[in-house]
Amino acid sequence: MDKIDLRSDTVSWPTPTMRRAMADAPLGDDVYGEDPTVNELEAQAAARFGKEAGLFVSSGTMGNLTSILAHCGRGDEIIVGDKAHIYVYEAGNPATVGGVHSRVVPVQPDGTLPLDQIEDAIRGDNPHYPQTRLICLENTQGTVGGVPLPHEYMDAVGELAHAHGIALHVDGARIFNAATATRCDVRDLVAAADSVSFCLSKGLCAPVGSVIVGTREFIGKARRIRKSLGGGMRQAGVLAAAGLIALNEMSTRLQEDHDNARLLAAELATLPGVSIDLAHTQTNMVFIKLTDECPHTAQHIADTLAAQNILIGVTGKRQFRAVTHYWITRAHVEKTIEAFSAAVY
Ligand code: TLP
Repeated sequence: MDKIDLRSDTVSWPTPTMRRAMADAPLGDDVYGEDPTVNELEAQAAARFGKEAGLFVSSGTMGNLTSILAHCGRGDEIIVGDKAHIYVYEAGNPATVGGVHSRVVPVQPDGTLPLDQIEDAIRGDNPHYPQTRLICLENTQGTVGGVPLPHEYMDAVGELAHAHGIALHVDGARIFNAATATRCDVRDLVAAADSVSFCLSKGLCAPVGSVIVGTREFIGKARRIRKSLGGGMRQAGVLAAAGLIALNEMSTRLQEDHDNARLLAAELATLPGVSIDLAHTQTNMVFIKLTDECPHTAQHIADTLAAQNILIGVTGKRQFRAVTHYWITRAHVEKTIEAFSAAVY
């Protein structure tokens, strides 16, 4: 990559190995179920997550929406975090596309939704109410710093959901970051989930795509919904070929990104005028706040860095998000620390 781009891990490019695999991928028409590379990706993803079947979709947003529509009908309700990507950043699609209502529970600084508040949010049998069908968790939880949720918590939410006859969906856009940070096999981490959507094109570097996994019956429904949303792709094996490398190779190297994020956070936290919650810097995201001591706005500092080919996400007047990924090396982090230190004064 030609810039030090810390705005997101979505900006990561495919690796040279991916580009070669994409060029050589065996192909077919995936709407006919005939693309061997897509079929391979879906089968390997299902096996890796300990679920019966998988479905390749175009994005994390489509993975979540397809899953929600497969679990819920019009007038049903999901329970979702007030800072969840599904609730904040997916254009209100459960409501606009599916007629599905969202009931929000506040996301805590550790990324969890309190169990008692989830339970209180589950509707009773009363014709005034929509019917609760699904609980959605996000792991890692992006908006509070990319915090990983441990499997004990995921299990507890799964148990609660199932005791009430409702399902658990996990927006696992960065589930491999969570698995790496909690030192838990991804299969165990999502054992309680009825469906998981995970992204191939964030820290795992594939250019496009996510996979949803669940039971064979759920994926059968999801396949029809994906088609209705216009997400049936044809020779999608060119993308799935990169996805297989993402799943098998890139998912095992994320500690390096976490170490780089940690270094960035620890060094920037020592600067006067900067405040970082190091306890919640556990994966590949660093949330940086400017205190009153800093005379500049976040935008001013971001512009100063951009002039040096360093891009960082401005998330408020006095705050930033920096995200590490495969294309951010330790030397890039050191250069960023140096440039940021000079820019805050
Ligand atoms: N997140 C993007 C932005 O949309 C905010 C980012 O830069 O972090 N779930 C989670 C937890 C996500 O963070 C994202 C993307 C998605 C779903 C959606 O994935 P895409 O962009 O593939 O639709």
